[in-house]
Amino acid sequence: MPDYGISIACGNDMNQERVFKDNGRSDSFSLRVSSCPGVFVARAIRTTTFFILLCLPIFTSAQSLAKIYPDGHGGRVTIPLGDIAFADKIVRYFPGDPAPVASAMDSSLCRGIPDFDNGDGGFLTLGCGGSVILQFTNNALVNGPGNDLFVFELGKYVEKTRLSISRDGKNWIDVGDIEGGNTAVDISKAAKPGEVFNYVRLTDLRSDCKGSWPGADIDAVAAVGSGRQYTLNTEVLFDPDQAVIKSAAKPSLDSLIASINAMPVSQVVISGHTDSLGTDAHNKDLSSRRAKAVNAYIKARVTDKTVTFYNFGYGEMYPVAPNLTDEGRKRNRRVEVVVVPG
Ligand SMILES: [Ca+2]
Ligand SMILES: [Ca+2]
Repeated sequence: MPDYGISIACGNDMNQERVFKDNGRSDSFSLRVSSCPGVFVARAIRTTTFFILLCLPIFTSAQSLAKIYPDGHGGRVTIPLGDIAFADKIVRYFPGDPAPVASAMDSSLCRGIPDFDNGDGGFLTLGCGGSVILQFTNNALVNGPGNDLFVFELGKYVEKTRLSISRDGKNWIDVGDIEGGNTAVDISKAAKPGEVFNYVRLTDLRSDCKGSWPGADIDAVAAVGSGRQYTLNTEVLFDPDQAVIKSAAKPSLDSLIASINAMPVSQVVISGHTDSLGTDAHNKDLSSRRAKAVNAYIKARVTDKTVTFYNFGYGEMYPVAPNLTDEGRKRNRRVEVVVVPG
């Protein structure tokens, strides 16, 4: 049974209070239907084929979304984006061998905010050599000052666990290990400027395979270096095969710009994506021109001229849905905007 108590034997910094730079601000604006915490759903825009709910933010204080969470070892950690920064979805769980007891094999227990303190025993145990892949959907991992990934790992010891990150959930970059009293990693050596990642993989490195809970016991995973991710469908923004922003798209973009202007922001990363129809070269060019158009529109209207803008055209490289159906292709034709607090 993992030891859930506060322990001075977990590592030399175990009793120190670990608080990350509290420079976080975020808004609650979202173009996604699924997640609009703390907002009013203001209106719906009808497109030719589907609805997008546009959620307008309540602008409160800069720290309105930054929160302090217990780290599972008696310390605390501040996450600038608050609840949004935590992993949203479990992609796959590979239990190790030996596997943990059945009650610790529910992979959904490491999604969302840390909830061990609720007393529900809500954590996932990897098992010896096991792994789990988590996805960020309403935020994206970026390189920020200091550590960028924080694993809320329970138990007396932090079993050695390898952290890897990915843009697409297929191609992985190892960014470091957590073990002993260290539960955070810095992705600065792996991340190029403006690069965003949507997946994290944790792999147990077999440092402790004994007992009923072999391997790391994971309550939650947070992107401390994190930006809020907004996904705009290109049918709202552009006519087919065009890269000129339609006038009908401007209210949506203007609301996003108002959100950016209401908080301190360090980076805005704009990524264009297409479906798989047409040639790779055409798709890369189209997505690049569309990202540039959105970049130009937003940048001209953001009042803080110190914000760093990045724009990328990825063509069909990073689908979020199968390209076999109209609905899947529609989801893939998109522009993603990641707004990083600063
Ligand atoms: Ca999230
Ligand atoms: Ca960093």
